[in-house]
Amino acid sequence: MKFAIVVSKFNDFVTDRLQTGALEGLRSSGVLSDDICVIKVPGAFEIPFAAKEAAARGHFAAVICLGCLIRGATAHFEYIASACAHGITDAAAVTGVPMTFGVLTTNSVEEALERAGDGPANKGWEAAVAAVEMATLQRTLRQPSKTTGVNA
Ligand code: INI
Repeated sequence: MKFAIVVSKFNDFVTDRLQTGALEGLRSSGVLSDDICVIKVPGAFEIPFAAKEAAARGHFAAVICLGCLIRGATAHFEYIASACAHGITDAAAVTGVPMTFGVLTTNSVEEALERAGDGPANKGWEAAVAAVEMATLQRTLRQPSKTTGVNA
């Protein structure tokens, strides 16, 4: 299975760390580097467009979305966060390709960095592992013999 990671460059001192976490999460799940495509976009607002375009190509089992919004004095944060979350949800629904949400929405730089540290607590790692799980789930559900029982 191949995976796309869409990463926003805005606040790249955080999103670079999310990307590292996502790559480690994918590798820990057995995904090879050759099966990972990293796609950079300017900001979180642009993530849904790139995620949808990548998914529409039909090559990827799932798309991992990474970004970082840090709350400021204006409502800009709320608009971008809402557009990003809804846009990713729509993109997954329209394309039928699972997408996971590793977009931080925090009150401070400190909070953002706490969620972008080393290991499984990194939200990029979490989004990557969730993407593998959802891609596997989709593949299982598409097998006619797997429509009963518990998938666990
Ligand atoms: N984009 C982010 O990813 N994080 C932010 O915190 C942010 N703030 O604060 O403005 C941000 N803005 C840029 C936005 O995502 C778009 O790239 C820009 O509006 C161009 O469409």
